[in-house]
Amino acid sequence: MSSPPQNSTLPFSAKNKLSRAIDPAVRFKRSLDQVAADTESLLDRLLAPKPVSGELARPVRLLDAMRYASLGGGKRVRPFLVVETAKLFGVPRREALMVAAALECVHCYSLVHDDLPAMDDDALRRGRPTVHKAFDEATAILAGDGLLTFAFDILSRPQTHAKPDIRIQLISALAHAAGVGGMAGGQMLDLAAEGRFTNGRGRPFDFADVKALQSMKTGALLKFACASGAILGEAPGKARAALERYGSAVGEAFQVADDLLDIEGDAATVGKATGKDAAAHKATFLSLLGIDGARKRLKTLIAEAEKAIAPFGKDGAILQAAAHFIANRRS
Ligand code: GRG
Repeated sequence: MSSPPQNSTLPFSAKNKLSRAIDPAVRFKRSLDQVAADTESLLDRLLAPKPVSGELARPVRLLDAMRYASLGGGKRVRPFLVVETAKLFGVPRREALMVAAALECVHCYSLVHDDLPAMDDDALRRGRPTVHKAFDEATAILAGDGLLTFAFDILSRPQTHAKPDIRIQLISALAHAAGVGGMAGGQMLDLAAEGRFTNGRGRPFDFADVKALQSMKTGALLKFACASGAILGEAPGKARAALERYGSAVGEAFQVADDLLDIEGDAATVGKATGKDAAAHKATFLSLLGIDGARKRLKTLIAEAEKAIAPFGKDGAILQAAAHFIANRRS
């Protein structure tokens, strides 16, 4: 287990001065690639055909669909945030990667279910056919269910953290981020704003409505990613609050960038259909702020993220670079 430094308001990790001298943007890219590779191989191992103790069997078609949904694609931004925030407190990488894998399972489940005909009805995800196209709808629903529950299996394992109370904190925080008061709730508000349940008449929405909806739908998982590093590292409340402020700013920036990609990106680069938000009369930042307003908002959010991470000094530089990447991403 990590041993956070004593007598400091915001703990820091002891880092190699040489590695810190490298441009944070370069370090960010290297770390993102390494975390992506590590998350991939961990998920590959966790989703092996052999059942674990307590399971009766792992049906091949379901496991194949869960693997298709979670392996071989994705930027792995959320795992990166888990690993890099955990690093601030000297958390062993193998523990952070368990949380990263669990979070990625929840994220991948949400994409599978979001793509279903009853939701966004998409045929393309990560540049490949969506799960219900590659398999079938029933299998896609079950693959989502399997991934969501698997996330909590992973968090409950002693390899995630030796202390049961830390594991419970992680389970509770992820459940809150993913459930009725988080991502699933945000998705429901999104569908309602489209007018799905009111004969196509969407309720007028303002900036506060969109901010609340998006902070649940997209922001909650990204905020959890940042908070989880502090939970694993048993960080002081002030440090966790700073990371949550960073996570909220980055979460909103992620969504504003997504809105911009939906109108400015092309499907081949983004890896999914674009131009869908306006067609579905979605409650987006872009529909309220316009393109220039959205770009201005991104600058404000990057500044908020940088301010939140500033107390971590040079140790936080890679997370500052991540905020820029997330705001300016092209896929
Ligand atoms: C179905 C409960 C339920 C929730 C769905 C995630 C979500 C909620 C909807 C997806 C719609 C969407 C495109 C939201 C924008 C933010 C987002 C989650 C984008 C995809 O995340 P990336 O870019 O994807 O991190 P990769 O493929 O890189 O992992």
